[in-house]
Amino acid sequence: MDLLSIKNPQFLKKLSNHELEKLSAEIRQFLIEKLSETGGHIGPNLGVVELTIALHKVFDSPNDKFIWDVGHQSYVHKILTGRASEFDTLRQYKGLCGFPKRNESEHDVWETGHSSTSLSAAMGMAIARDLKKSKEHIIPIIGDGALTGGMALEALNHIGDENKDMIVVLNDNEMSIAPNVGALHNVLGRLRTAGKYHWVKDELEYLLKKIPAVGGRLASTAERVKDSLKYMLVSGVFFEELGFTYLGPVDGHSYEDLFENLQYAKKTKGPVLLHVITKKGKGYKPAETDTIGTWHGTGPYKIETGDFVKPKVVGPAWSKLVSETVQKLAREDERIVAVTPAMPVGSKLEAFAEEFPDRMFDVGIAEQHATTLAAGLATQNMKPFLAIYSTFLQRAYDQVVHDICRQNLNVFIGIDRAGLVGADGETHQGVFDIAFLRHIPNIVLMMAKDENEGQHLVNTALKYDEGPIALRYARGNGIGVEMDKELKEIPIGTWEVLREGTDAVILTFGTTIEMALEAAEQLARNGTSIRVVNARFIKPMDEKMLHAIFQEGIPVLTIEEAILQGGFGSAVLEFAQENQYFETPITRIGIPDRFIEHGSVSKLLEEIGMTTENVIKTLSSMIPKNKKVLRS
Ligand SMILES: Cc1ncc(C[n+]2csc(CCOP(=O)(O)OP(=O)(O)O)c2C)c(N)n1
Repeated sequence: MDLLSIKNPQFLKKLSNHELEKLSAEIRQFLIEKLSETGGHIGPNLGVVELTIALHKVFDSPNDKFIWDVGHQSYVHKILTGRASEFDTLRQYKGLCGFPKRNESEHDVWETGHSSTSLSAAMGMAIARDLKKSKEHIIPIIGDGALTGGMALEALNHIGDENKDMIVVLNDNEMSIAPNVGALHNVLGRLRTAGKYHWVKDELEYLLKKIPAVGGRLASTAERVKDSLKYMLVSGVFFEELGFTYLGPVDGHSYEDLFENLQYAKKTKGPVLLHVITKKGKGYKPAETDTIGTWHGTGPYKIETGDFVKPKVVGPAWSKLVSETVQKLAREDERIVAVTPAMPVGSKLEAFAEEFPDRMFDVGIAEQHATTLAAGLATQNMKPFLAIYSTFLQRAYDQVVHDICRQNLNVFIGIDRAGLVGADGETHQGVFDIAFLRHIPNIVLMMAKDENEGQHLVNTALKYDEGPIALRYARGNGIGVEMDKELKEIPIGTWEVLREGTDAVILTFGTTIEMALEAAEQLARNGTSIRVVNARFIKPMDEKMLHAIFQEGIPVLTIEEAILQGGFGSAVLEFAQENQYFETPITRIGIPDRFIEHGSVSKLLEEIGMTTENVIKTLSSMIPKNKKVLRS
């Protein structure tokens, strides 16, 4: 059928299983083709084609509410709810979002991007439904990876106790981004291999009723026999004990199985956990045979070979550079250990894990636990490297404050994907970390101008033993500079003048240095002399240099690829105020007070006004008029 003609999921109601199978194949083909051009979360979506179709056939969205955990697997849902024609723009500027988006469709009732929120949101919706005395079904769909997140477990605890009607669909493909880990994963493994549960349960209940209820000691023995029988025979006891009716395991690619179980779940009172087994990447060989997570989310690829279309890069990937330098240092210092919350591949820690299997800890999607775990390690004189994406570190703010910084522990936090990340959009931009870390006592916060300085700052961090230290690094690659053979330590709190100048000074760090140098170069052609400073220590700042600049009295422009409120520029303003430097004009360029949607980083920077042209324009307006300045 023509997928572009789909307006809403109503058409599914009339289709036979045979027709649905044909539709599944067409959707898979569509996804494989479209995503080969745009990139996106191909593996997770190919895995949920039948599950999504079955959900839309059995339930009535948007009255019934689907809540997609993480939301990266919502593409099939987007197709069935009338958005197939927008897939050419997927994850591009002003195009279709890669996650559920409430302003895109009434069928997107909850926005996600970060994992493990679906059950809490669903519980809120279920409580509201009951207070309003309405009747809709609430159906969170959560992966086995997302289920390991603390929030999901907190919600399970609440849902089971409140006994609200809700159908939790557990999409178990044995994978998180990388292979899933943890004891819960092992529990699911045992359930996967067990028989269909609700039949077993019916049988068991029948048998248990036959055990005579007699008084005294005999009765308690009978109870114990009942309990142990239950534990032996009932595979879903873990969820049953939490207060859920466990259904499954269900073959998530069989319409017959899915319909039978979804219908059963629909009639069941109280919370249900429907355990659905799916295959990530199903229907596209390279993705289906992927065992490490390469096909979880990708850029464009060649359909026939599965080869990725590699963007042109010059320097090493930042994650790789940082993790490899940590690995090098770990050879000399056996106290160094690495911790990742479910991102061993993204954080490029596979080589570290291979060389030091006993010193690498993938804790699942558990940023809070990972952070306090690192703190615990540090109390025992270990040197933990906590690799965590800027956006996901938001989850662990209290653990950074309360456990790491307050106890002034030697944890090295690698803040990966700092700055704009592009296609993943609003939920993933790494723009808040400066604002939420800078005000915490004891922390040192750094960002390097290039990969060579990056390796030295990693070395600085792992040699530093006076408390927590964090290095921000961007998504993407270095700029291709020569690398020193020997690692150096860079004195804490020292900045570097990259270009001398007398008319104004730009204070900036990391990815925006290039823009500053380019602006200074262009202005120099017109006789304006701009100093550019590499403010590699965001905290503590180089106060000696700052005093010198403010005493000179030349205008100061700060540039940061981070939210302005509470950011680096704010720190410079605070410094000026505290030291009574009221004469110097200070202007800040950075991310404004709004969430930045998806799109290429260059397009987003342009939209925000973080361009060389705007830097030139801003400087022009700051420098006294008698200076000769190029106006763009
Ligand atoms: C809080 C948080 N940490 C990490 C991530 C990165 N991440 C995105 S998807 C994913 C794995 C999800 O696994 P699962 O729920 O099993 O879904 P699947 O992709 O296997 O369908 C991870 C770790 C995230 N989105 N949110």
